[in-house]
Amino acid sequence: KYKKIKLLIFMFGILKLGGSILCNKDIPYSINWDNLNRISMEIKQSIEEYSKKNEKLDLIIIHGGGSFGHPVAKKYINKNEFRNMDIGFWDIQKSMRKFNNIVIDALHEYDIPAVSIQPSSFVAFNGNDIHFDTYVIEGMLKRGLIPVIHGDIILSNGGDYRIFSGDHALPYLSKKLKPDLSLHSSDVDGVLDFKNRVIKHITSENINEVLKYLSPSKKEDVTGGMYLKVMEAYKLGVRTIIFNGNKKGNIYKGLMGEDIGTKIN
Ligand code: IP8
Repeated sequence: KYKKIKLLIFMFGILKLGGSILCNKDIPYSINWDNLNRISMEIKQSIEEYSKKNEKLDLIIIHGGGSFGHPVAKKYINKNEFRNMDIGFWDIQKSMRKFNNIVIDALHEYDIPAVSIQPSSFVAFNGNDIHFDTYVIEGMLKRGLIPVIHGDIILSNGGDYRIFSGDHALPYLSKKLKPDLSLHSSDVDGVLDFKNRVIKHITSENINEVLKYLSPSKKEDVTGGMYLKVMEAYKLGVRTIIFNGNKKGNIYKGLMGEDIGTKIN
């Protein structure tokens, strides 16, 4: 007699929630509560949907600095250099700690087993290399926990400091942990062409043309924009979706691997 073996299929996703969709960017320390609650609900729905299909969603969530990290970091940056960092380091860390707490609390409201990962405590830049031990994060995933990592201030070699962006964390973790799906949600519909139409698919056929439309970020933020995102995602070869997380249903659809925004690879 044969025993029936139930095979559990795993889907491993890394989801970046841009600070812009969790906050009101113009007001320091402001949360967009409607979005935060809706996004938490959609994450929960997708976890349940996978489980109904007898699949398991392994998930890492990354969120950016939003109106917490960015305004505080700017106070300590002068001509691309950090100053007064005896105060600045803990001040920036503190702003992100507050933000991360709020995000995690919202996830807990939906019974999502979110756990906090604070990069300023253990991640560092060594030149352009990132020192980031993922042993515990991988162990958390195996135990069904959902690590929530955020943009932060971190040490850099030579006594220096640097901002560790969600846009550093996502490609780094994607490269190291090889997810099935890497999801970038922000407040734009995807990668846009010169007529502001969403480019549905970026492959080796159109990457060079696409990069021409995008110039490195002009935004006020202390970290990169769409150019960096597309470049990194393309180089990595991991299936990536860049989409608008402000639109109802999109976080759920993204996590389910549906066709939204711009697909890369
Ligand atoms: O918004 C920046 O993270 P990002 C984090 O993902 C800080 O670029 C501290 C400004």
